[in-house]
Amino acid sequence: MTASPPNSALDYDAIIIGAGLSGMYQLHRLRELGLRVRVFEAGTDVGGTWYWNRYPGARFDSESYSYGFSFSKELLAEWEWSEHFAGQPETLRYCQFVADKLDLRRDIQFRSRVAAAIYQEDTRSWRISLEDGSEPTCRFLVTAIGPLSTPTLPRIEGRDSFQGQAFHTARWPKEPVDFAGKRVAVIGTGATGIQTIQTIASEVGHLTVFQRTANWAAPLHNAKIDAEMQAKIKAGYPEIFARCQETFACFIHTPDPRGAFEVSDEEREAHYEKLYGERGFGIWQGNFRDILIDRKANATISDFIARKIRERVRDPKVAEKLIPKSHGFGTRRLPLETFYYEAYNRDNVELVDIAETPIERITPKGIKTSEKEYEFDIIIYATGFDAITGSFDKIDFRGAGGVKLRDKWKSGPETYLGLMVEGFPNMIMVMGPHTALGNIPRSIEYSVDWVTGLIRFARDNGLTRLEATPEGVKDWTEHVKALGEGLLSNEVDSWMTGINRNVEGKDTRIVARYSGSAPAYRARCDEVAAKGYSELALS
Ligand code: NA7
Repeated sequence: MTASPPNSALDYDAIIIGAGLSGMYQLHRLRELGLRVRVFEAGTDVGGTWYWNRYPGARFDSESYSYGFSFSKELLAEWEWSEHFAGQPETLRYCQFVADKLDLRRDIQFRSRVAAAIYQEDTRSWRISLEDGSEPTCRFLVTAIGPLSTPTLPRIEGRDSFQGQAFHTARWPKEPVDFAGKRVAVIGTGATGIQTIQTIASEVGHLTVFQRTANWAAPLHNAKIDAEMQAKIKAGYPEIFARCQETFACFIHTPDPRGAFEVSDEEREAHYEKLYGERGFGIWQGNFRDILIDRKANATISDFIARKIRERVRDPKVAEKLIPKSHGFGTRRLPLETFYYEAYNRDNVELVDIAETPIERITPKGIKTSEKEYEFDIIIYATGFDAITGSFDKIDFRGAGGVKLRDKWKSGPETYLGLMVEGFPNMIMVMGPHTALGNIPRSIEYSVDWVTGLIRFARDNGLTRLEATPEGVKDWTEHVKALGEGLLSNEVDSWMTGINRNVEGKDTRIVARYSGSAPAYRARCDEVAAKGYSELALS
């Protein structure tokens, strides 16, 4: 057996990378075990996604009360969400509230970006390299770096030559941006672009939207939460969270057990109309069971939404451009909107279809398409993220024998339960590839508790080396791939299938996302824990 030092010879028992919701909760749980824990965070405060994404209109698509942490009765009792779908400033305040209540900041080092993490076999430990040159060590390394946290800019010639202001939505400045009277461009019409466009349309002088692929979107139906509703929510938390535990992706919406063709045409239409009028993801997560697997069933809801777009957008030519032709409804992550389509009825908003007239270059004054040059004061890049594996690629992770994670995952991630990687002992991922995501705090709570259980087990049994086995990784990776078969979403280019043409080498679809049900995921992980983690190589 390799000699290994007691934990006290290392700087920390555990290091966590990232102080978003995952890192915050993981810190809390590991501290409860009495461990010496340090979190390294690139930003200047907690919040992760909600710290960085300060763009106008950023808000939840999950119901606020289904999103907050559920583990503490005190947090639930003391916090009040003001809207059914809270905006980013409120959610960031919530993260800060949690950090204050749990006194988290004393163990978080901000302004500390991790550049590398190297496994040391002789001491069974990890050495972290921070950008300031320091190199703390630990026994266990928990990555809490988020599935959508590495923003990407388009690879368009001349991008740096633009002389106005330019922002990526996920690197939005803390100071307010003044849009009054400005000529503004938005590139990108995903969930982020849609929230941005509908929010700034009435503030800017003129808005030009550059759309490459139209996306399906459905109404959010946000509203303030009044006192009566607040009381109802607080009294109903046990039921709300119990429901989230039962559903496919931890949202509060339960799928309809019926198939789209098991009802009459009139009933189907009435069902869609009802869902279109309701709050949140119901039309996506609570729709007929076959709309995301059966092309004909999917066509019925796609046709319904297309009709809604035609009704809402005055100019029929613009409406046609806004109706997706390349994929069916819900086969990409569904953006939820608030008068997004009506924004195109405004005189100061113009839609440019760059599939028809591609962007040729960014110029000092604006954007030049194959048709003409547009002049702008501000360009907003709502161009998304190097999703799921992108944040792992950015850190130089090296496991046993100096193997680089980047090389190991060159053809797509290979994991054990989405939590561990063979050859990377004592490294555990929260919300990494191949794990259940969905309504993410629900998944975070489960994974963090699982990780905490594993580390407790190691501590109680004097184990200093925990590693996924090749068989464990092969079985889980094949399982995750098999789960994706037959899903219409896996036949479509999106961040969910690993496509990002702004990043070298990310132009082939991969299976980076677990697409089974959250209850099945938890059952499998529970089973592993109940068997004393015997599927891992432990010593
Ligand atoms: P998305 O959903 O990945 O959307 C990015 C958008 O940017 C999408 O419309 C892209 O068009 C567009 N894009 C990306 N690169 C380019 C270039 N080079 N030229 C033109 N247009 C481009 O990211 P979001 O931030 O909106 O949302 C990510 C997730 O965050 C969301 O799903 C929620 O879970 C929260 P494309 O479709 O690729 O043609």
